[in-house]
Amino acid sequence: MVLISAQPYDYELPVKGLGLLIIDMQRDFLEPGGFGEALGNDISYLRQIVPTVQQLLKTFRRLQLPIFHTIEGHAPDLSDCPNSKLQRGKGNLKIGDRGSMGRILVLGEPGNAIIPELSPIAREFVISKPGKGAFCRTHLEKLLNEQGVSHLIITGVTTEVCVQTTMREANDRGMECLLVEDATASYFPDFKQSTLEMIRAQGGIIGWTATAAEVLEGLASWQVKLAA
Ligand code: C5J
Repeated sequence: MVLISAQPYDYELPVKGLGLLIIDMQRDFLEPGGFGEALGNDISYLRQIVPTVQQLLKTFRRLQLPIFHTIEGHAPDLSDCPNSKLQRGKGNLKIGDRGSMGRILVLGEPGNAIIPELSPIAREFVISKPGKGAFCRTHLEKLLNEQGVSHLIITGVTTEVCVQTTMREANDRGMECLLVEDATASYFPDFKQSTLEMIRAQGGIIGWTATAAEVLEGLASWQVKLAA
């Protein structure tokens, strides 16, 4: 048995069925001129996790494990954007408006892309989603089942919005989820901290949390064990 040292207790790595989920590491949330900044947020908190997510991505690529990237975005005619979402927020730019990186939160626009440091490569899955949760109106569940994924290592932004919503949705679908503490970020550090606590409260009611170093250490032992 290979374990990741985690909270609220160790996370058992499966022999098969492990995948990496990277949520919404998009220019729209991390770069100036995007949706996040238009809402008045300080984007610097989000940039801090980029090297850590890169390290995990590199390791999952080396181990040839399935990798799933999500993108929050809408069709150019905004037909998949509920009016409630369109009207919400009192930012200087709304969804669909033209900003310095193209139209805000619209699929295919430069600002909607995943940041270059984490660009998906061939054989990685990219799921675009109109909502905060990655299971809402997407084929993610089918994809995970087809790939035989039962255990998800989760990273990305923002912790209390798209990350937490997705982790709850995955948990309800029977996935064993671990959120990487230093590979997720919020515009509000207190919200991030509270989310981590909520997830692992009550004996891991939504799942586990661990640092990237703990995850990488677990994966190194896992690789040795599989090779033996
Ligand atoms: C938000 C997200 N915060 N990816 N999206 O609107 O968390």
